[in-house]
Amino acid sequence: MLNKLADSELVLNDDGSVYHLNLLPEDIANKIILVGDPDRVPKVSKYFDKVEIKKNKREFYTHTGTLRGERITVMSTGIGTENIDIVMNELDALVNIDLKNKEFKTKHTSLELFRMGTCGSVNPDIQVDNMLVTQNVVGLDGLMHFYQDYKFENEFSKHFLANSPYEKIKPMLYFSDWAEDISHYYKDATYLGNTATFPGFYAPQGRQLRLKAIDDKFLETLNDLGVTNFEMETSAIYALSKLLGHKAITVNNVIANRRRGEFSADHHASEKNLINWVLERIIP
Ligand code: R1P
Ligand code: URA
Repeated sequence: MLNKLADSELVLNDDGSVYHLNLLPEDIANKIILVGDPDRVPKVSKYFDKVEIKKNKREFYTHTGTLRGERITVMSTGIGTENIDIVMNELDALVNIDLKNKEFKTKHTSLELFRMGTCGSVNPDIQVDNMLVTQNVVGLDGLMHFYQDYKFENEFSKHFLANSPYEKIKPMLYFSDWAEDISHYYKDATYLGNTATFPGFYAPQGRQLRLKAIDDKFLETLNDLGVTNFEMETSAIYALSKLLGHKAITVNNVIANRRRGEFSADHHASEKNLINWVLERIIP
C-alpha cells in the first residue's frame, strides 16, 4: 500500500476535519465513550466538570471535556455496524494518520473505547435493568467480510460455528482479548456475556410484527449456542479495534428480556444508572 493516501480515500472537510465525524485531532480524548443514541451524548457530558468541544454532523455528535480532571470524549454512533465502520476508521485516522500530509504516522496511538449501550437478553435468567459486559461477540452482520485478517477464534466461536443450524447466516466471530484488554474497569459487572450483533432490530433479532423471521425458535437456538444478548454494534467495535490496535469494551444495559417478554419499567432511570455506572468506573 502507498504511504500517502489519495484525496478520494481519506476524505476531509474544508477545515481539515475527518469527513463524517467532523472532528480535528485535538477534538478527542484518549478515553472515548461510544453511545448509539445522539440524545445520550448530553446526558453523559452533563456529568463532566466542563465541556470544551461540541461538534456534530449527521448522527455523529461529540462532546469532549474533563471529568474529575481527566480528559474524556462522548460520541454518538447512531445505529448499526455500518456506522461503526465510519466511526472506527475516522477515529483511528485522527490519531494514527497525519491529516495534513495524508501519511501514516510512525508512532501508533491506541485509544480506549467504551461502548455504553442497550441490549435485549435471550437468556431468560438475566434480569432487565442490569449491566452486561461483552466478553465474547459473534457478528451476524456482514461488515467484517470486507476486511482481511478479520477472524479471531476462541472456544465460544468454535462451539457456535460447529453447532449453528443457520447456514444462510455467515457469522463473523470475534472475542475480546480478555486478559490484556481494558476489562479491569468493569471487574464487578453483574453479567459477563456472549453478545450477538445483528444488522437489524426486527427479523434479524427474531422479532415478528407483520413479517415472519427466519424461524420461531431463533431466540432459544441462539441462547443454546451460548449467546446471552442481542444488539447492533459490538462485533464491529471489537473487531476493528483489534485490527487497528485500539482497546474496546462494551457494557450494555439490558432493557428487554426477550424470552420472558419483559421491557424495563423505567428505561430513563435505567439509562441514568448505566451512565453513572460507567463514569464511576472509567474515571473513578
Ligand atoms: C436499537 O434500538 C439500538 O439500541 C441499541 C442497539 O445496539 C441499537 O443501536 O444500542 P444503543 O442503545 O447504543 O443505541
Ligand atoms: N437494542 C437491541 O438491539 N435490541 C434489543 O432488544 C434492545 C436494545
